[in-house]
Amino acid sequence: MKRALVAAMLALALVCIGSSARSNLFAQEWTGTYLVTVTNLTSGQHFTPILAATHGDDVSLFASGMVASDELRMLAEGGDTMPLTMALRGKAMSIETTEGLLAPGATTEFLVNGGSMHRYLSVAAMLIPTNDGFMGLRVTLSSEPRARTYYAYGYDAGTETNDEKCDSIPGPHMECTRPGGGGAPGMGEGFISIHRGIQGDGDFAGDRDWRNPVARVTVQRMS
Ligand SMILES: [Ca+2]
Ligand SMILES: [Ca+2]
Repeated sequence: MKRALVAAMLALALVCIGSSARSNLFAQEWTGTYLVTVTNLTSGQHFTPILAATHGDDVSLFASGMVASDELRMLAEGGDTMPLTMALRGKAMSIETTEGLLAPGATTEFLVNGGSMHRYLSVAAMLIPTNDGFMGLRVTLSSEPRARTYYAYGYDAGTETNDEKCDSIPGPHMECTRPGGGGAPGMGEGFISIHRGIQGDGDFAGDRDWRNPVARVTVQRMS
């Protein structure tokens, strides 16, 4: 009788432990919809359409000090988000691209979905006019509804030498008497670095220059 009672108590304890482990597992998993607001903080640079993705540990759009991927190079040199979008398909939870250029001082917003398995938000957009400059940021999504504000730096993709010439930078730009071109001078700096800004070496003057940060990014969980 005593042995049966002990066995029953043990069985009950195991059921309780099992149910507790399951509820903890479920408690750790979450998904949510986030409102992302991006403001261009520069006075003389536009952002090309912003690529945003939510993803897990296995994805990195860029890392300072490292060589840029071909997909990032195409975004940084020409504002083309499609190669990175294609590379992210099947890995990212949300992939969003804003429309048009974001002017100095302007703000845009969009929604993404994220969660415990896709807890990073990465954003990137070319800075124009630059040879291969981009705004980039990677943040960790919070499961809480409180809005969080981050600041993004301007990076040099390191894939093109910064000659600051109209022939090398897609436009149009008011400094260029022609549309602006896709030339890729030099071998670049070789790795992703903090951008030095516009030095006035080519067709663009110092009023195109900036200091970091280049963007304010606010992320708020909505549901
Ligand atoms: Ca460069
Ligand atoms: Ca170029």
